[in-house]
Amino acid sequence: MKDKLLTIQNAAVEEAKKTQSEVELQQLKAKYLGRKCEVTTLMKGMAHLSVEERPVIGAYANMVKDELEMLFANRLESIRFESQKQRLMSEQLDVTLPGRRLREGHKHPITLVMEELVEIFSSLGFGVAEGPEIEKDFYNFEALNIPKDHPARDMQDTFYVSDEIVLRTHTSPVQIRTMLNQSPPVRVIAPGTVYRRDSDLTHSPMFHQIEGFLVDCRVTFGDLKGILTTFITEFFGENLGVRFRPSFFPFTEPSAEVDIQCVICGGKGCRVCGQSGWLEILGSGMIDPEVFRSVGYDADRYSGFAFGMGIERIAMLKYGVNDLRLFFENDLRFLRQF
Ligand code: 2U9
Repeated sequence: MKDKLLTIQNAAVEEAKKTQSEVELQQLKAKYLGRKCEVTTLMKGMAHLSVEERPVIGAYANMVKDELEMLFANRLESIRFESQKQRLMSEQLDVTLPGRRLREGHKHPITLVMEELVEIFSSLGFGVAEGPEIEKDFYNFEALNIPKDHPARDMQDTFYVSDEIVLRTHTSPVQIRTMLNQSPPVRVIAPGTVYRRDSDLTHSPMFHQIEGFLVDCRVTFGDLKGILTTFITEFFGENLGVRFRPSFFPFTEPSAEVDIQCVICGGKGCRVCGQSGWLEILGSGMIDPEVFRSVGYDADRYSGFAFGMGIERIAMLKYGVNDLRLFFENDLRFLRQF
């Protein structure tokens, strides 16, 4: 039986040398070491051996099996090595070719406008504050004098995470948090991402705002007009008509919307300004004493103003973009223009 095992082993060695692929080698391995292989078939004949011979032949058969395992493993390695060598030799590698140039990235237009706005307000003495985008109802609505039955709280307008938690609909909660942490005098802007259930040519469910506020003794509507007019001149340029129109917000009283002369037609009237010659760019007002009460500011001692604007709207006007959704489609043909 030993001879037969040796013959099987020699035959396997010879056949293994001839294999050229992993598949061929696998088939050969199954032939010599699989469940119905030659060694196993031979070992079935062990029943006829004497009790003394059986362990000796058994040990010999195991040794042959181990050697065959080793043989196939080595052959597999050589086959792999050979095929890699063939692949590398057949590849035409020109190490002298110049490398492929990586296109340099750049900032998103919304980031560019946001940074420019931050820079202007920083030069006017405003600090920058940030806060969570998932916000408590109290900071987003209650403290801002937006009562429970206000339409802004409707499921149609606000993304609710739970009864008391929302995706912030404006960056005003950042200012409430700032007021709760700092006493006047304080002037801060809050740039950031906000969420509303709105989607069309001029609205996106995710957009960006920059809001700001200033609180001190004897702050007047004149201060509001001065700061916002300076900002407009810095951002849009000199000699641009600016007007303040009465408006309403729950958190400011009195409130005003601010328009600039249309930057597209110069005030003559066009499609962008709806033939009016004016473009609305921000909302503003004197902070309502109710808001002061909810953050613990003394409304008799302090007064202040606040303002807010949508960054996408400002960016659309600055760059002449007519569809807000272009900012978020990530089409490089659009983004590369900034
Ligand atoms: C506090 C008190 C008052 C922030 C303000 C506006 C007016 C406003 C809109 C402009 C376009 C939002 O993006 S938009 O839809 N904002 O009109 N925002 S006053 O007033 C505040 C904020 C915080 C504590």
